[in-house]
Amino acid sequence: MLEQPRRLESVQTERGSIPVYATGTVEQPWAQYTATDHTVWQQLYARQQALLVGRACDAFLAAQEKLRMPADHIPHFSDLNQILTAATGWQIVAVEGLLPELDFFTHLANRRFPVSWWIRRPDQIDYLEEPDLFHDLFGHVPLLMEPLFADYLQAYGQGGIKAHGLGPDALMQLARLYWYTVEFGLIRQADGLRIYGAGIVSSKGESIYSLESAAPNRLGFDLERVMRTRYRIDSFQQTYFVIDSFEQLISTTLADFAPLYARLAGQDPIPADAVLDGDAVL
Ligand code: HBI
Ligand code: FE
Repeated sequence: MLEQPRRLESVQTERGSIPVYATGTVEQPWAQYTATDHTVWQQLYARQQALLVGRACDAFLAAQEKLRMPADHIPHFSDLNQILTAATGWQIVAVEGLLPELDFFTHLANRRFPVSWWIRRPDQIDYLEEPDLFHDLFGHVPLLMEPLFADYLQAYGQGGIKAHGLGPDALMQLARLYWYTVEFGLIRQADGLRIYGAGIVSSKGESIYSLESAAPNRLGFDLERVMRTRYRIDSFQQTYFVIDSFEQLISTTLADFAPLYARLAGQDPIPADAVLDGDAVL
C-alpha cells in the first residue's frame, strides 16, 4: 500500500537531482520551486486561513501566529525549524513522500516530522491522494508548537516502534489512533467544537463538513473504541472522535498498549459509520 522510498545517494526528480541522506531525508530543494509552486501555496494558504478562524482550535491558531509561515511563498524549512526547535525541540525534515511505517515512527520518536518537499499541481488544488507539502506543513506542523501535542506525537512514534514488533494487527489498531486524532481529530473547547486534525485543517471541504454537516457521527474519544473503528480514505469521514483536551490524548497514550492489542485481537472491527450503545454522541 505504501510506496517504498528510493534509498539512493541522490534522487532524480522532474526538476533535477536531490541528495538523499541515510535517514531517508532530503535537503529541501527550495531554489527549485517554480512560480507556479509558490502560487499554489499562496492560494491554498489564503483559502484555508479564511476558513480556520472560528473553526480551528485556539492552540492551532496561536501556534500559527508564532510560526509565521509566509502567506505568499513556500516557507524555508530552516526558518520554521529555528522557531519550532526553540519551542518544543521538534524539527521538520524534508522527504520524498510516504515512508515505510518503521522509518516514520522512528522520526516521530526522535521529534522529527517528515514533510514532503513537493507541492501539488494547480489541477490538484482540491484533492490529491498522497500527502504533499501543503498538507504536511500547513496541516501538521503548527501543533508541534503545542507542548502536550508535541509529547503525544513523540509517544505515538515510540508506541509505533513497539507495535511494529508485535505485528500487523497491533499496527492497524495504532494506525486508527493516528487517523482519528492526528489526521481527523476534533476538540471540544469552552466555546464549541473545533478542528485540530491535519487532514481536516488542510482541506477546504472537510473543514466545513466536519463541524457543520449533520451527516457524520461526532463521538466522545474512547481509546478502545477508536482502535476498533475502520476508516475511509476515499471520502469525508463518517465518524469523528472528539477529545476534551490535549492532556486527555497524552494521558491515554502513555500507557503500554500491549494488553489492549491482545484484548482487541478477539473483537470485530466497527464499521466507519456505526453508532453503538454506550457511544457518547455529541
Ligand atoms: N510517511 N511521510 C510520511 N507521512 C505519514 O503521514 C506517514 C508515513 N508513513 C506511514 C504513515 N504515515 C502511516 O502508516 C500512519 O498510520 C502512521
Ligand atoms: Fe497527514
